[in-house]
Amino acid sequence: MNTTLTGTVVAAFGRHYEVALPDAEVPVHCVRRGKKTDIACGDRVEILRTGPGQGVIETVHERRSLLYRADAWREKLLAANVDQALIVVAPEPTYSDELLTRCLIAADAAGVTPVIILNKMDLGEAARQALAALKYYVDLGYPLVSLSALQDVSALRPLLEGHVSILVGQSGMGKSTLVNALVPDALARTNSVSLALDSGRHTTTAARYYALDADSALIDSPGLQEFGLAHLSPKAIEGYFREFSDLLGQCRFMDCQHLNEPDCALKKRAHGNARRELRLRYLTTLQQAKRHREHN
Ligand SMILES: Nc1nc2c(ncn2[C@@H]2O[C@H](COP(=O)(O)OP(=O)(O)OP(=O)(O)O)[C@@H](O)[C@H]2O)c(=O)[nH]1
Ligand SMILES: [Mg+2]
Ligand SMILES: [Zn+2]
Repeated sequence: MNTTLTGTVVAAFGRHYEVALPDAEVPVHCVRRGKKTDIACGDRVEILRTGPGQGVIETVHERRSLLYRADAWREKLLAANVDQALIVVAPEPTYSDELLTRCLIAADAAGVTPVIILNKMDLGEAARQALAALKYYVDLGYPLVSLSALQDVSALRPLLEGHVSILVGQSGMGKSTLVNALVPDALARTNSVSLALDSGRHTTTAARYYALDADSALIDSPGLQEFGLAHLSPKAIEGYFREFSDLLGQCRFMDCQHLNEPDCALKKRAHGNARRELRLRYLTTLQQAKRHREHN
């Protein structure tokens, strides 16, 4: 009689998965039974071994959280069971403030604690300017850690303890460099298991889970252009803009789009404050995109 084994999905490539089992050195290469592609990095699964180093995923455990990534066509699963999102930005290449906003919303909406990481603090004046610009988010209550992955990552270590954290953000911000600094054998682990799947470039192509200790783990993820927010309604989106969230329902019109309507509570609050006006533009852009989708 075959009994299933419980493991953690450490990488997902299409319908192929690597599953780490307790007490096993190397992950097991698995496929999903049937045609489903409903599994994400970080999922807890039951597998049956089918041969040396091989197995089949039979069932997926219930998730504590689920994050999506989006490309031009559709949303895909990014990671499951994380409780902290480390959103990495850097002065060079210039980070997108709008994408940062979307990452913060995606985390808040998924019940995942967002933390902003400003990396590449070794870059002088540009880094100081980025830090000053990010103060807006600190004032909204988002935690911020600034550091240089090339110099000293010790500020991050206490934050990782007891959490499953995921590094997210644009390409080139330094997510993988942070992983390599924080996980001693990360490079070795990545190379040993995904050499055949690696295109040889530096850029990360799939999320990967690194266990740090019994109750902490760190997930590296590919650079994002978009964060999956398709599951949120336009009204729900409003609730995640912390500087406007208390104004829900206070515009003159119930269906106010906060664009040109008279007596718009959000426009009134943003008026004369460049950063708030910018954030309101992100909000209305997101809502318009959602309405457009709902009508098509
Ligand atoms: N100056 C400086 N450069 C850094 C720092 N951290 C990373 N870099 C550089 O930034 C570049 C991109 O780093 P990666 O770690 O590959 O970036 P990533 O976020 O993983 O990118 P993707 O995998 O494409 O999403 C590399 O050339 C790193 O050496 C830092 O703290 N300071
Ligand atoms: Mg990377
Ligand atoms: Zn309004």
